[in-house]
Amino acid sequence: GSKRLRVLVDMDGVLADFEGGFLKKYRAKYPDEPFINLEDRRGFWVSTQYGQIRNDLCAKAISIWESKNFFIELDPLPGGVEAVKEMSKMKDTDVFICTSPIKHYSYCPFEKYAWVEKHLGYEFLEHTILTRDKTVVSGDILIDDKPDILGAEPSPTWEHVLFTACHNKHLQPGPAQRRLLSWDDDWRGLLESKRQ
Ligand code: BVP
Repeated sequence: GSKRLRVLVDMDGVLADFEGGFLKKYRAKYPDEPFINLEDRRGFWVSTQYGQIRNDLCAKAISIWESKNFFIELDPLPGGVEAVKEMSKMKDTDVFICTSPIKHYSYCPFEKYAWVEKHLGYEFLEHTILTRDKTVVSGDILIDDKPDILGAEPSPTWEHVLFTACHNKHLQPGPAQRRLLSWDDDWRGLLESKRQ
């Protein structure tokens, strides 16, 4: 097929290593506190699982991503930046980064733009969407590691393709839910399937 395609790509857990960056900085700041290995992560919300170990660990976890330089210093996940660059050069393909900033806005929104500029280039800022509600953004595909993406629009235009992450790999996908296991998986085939 040759239909023009709009692809929305999430940032944390898909392009940027939020979980790895969190664990590294949490352990450095709280060396004597318990932590959760990435293999033992369950559920999207890191803060919720830490709060289940001990109540006060929820706030300690939150203090990590509310700190200056947390988001800008996140490492890229393997193959993500390369895939987005390749995708955006494909014929009839518009690629947007679609990411939800935290509500503690002192650093996160700034650093998300800075991360995009650093890893994808200044031009990509034209293709960067910061929103707390992805359901009101239109597109053909949304590649995102969050299992439940809800908001004001009950019928979003995009198909949510679940990107595998430490916290969602044990989940059984919904009836028709497709997954992308990593950026080594067949994302080109996924895009092609939406052009038909
Ligand atoms: O900005 C990220 C981190 C934050 O939520 C946003 C998720 O954005 P998307 O990946 O959906 O675009 N975040 C916040 C918390 C706890 C807050 Br209290 C968390 O546990 N995990 C998490 O990713």
